[in-house]
Amino acid sequence: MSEASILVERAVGYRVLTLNRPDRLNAFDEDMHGELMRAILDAEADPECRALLLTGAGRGFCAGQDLSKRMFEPGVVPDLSRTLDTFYNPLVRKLRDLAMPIVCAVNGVAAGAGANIALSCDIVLAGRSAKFIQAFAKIGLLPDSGGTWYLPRLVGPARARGLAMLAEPLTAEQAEAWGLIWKVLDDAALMDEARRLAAHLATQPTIRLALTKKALDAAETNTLDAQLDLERDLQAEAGRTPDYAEGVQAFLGKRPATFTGRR
Ligand code: LHQ
Repeated sequence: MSEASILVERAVGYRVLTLNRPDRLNAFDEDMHGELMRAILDAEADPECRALLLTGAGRGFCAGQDLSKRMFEPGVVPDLSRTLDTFYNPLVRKLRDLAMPIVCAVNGVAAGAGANIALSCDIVLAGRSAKFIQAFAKIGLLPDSGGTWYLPRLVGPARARGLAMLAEPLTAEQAEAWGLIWKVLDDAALMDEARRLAAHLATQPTIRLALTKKALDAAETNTLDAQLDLERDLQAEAGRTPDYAEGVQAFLGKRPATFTGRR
């Protein structure tokens, strides 16, 4: 039996999903896409799972599409829209819409769709040796998997154009300085910190975190007026959760809150 392309570890409150094709720098083939989506859906269906941690096995995080599976046959025009529609776009949408926080530990190079899948997560940590490369330009493509949406929003239009058009590697330190990611850490400290963060998030009011994701994404296109209305509606929802009552009672009782993440 061939080895799983996604390793799943069930920790207390969260799951670690590890991209596991290290000899290809964890590049995506169709099997890995299928396994990753199943692992996410499985985590979503588990009420005990309140956060995800995504990382890569070996020296890379993810080198994007597995190009060794992209052989060109004479006379056949490739249809990349099928690949995006079937695999990458559903994955990016799932990561953004998932009703729990996702920490990404970028343990090495993140190239092409691999970089943008990392950026689809909520809190992106990177080891000091990691690099982010919008490698698409080198093979005649434009950034996909949300790259053209994330880049200008995270680093501004000038840097987005440079990254997208030149495909130069961005170091983890530069990525942090530019606001592309949350934090850079020493390689040896990366996974401990990523686990600490995932474990912490798993104890937090999960519904409030999911609503925060929703509000921040909606803010990208909303007017202030529309966003104020949305905040009102989502806050009303958060206010109906037992975690809100618990948070207030814990504050008044000068004790730590115990959140369940339940409705
Ligand atoms: C790989 C790959 C890889 C296969 C390293 N595939 N083997 C969506 C729609 C549809 C189609 C097109 O794609 C997309 C989205 C995309 O993601 S497009 C962008 C695809 N990715 C790339 O263009 C990145 C290609 N890889 C690289 O540029 C380099 O490998 C990077 C800069 C990531 C790392 O460089 P190095 O650290 O020098 O490692 P390496 O190049 O020696 O790679 C190690 C091995 O991994 C090597 O195999 P080998 O058998 O020689 O040891 C590579 O062939 C393999 N590998 N990326 N994407």
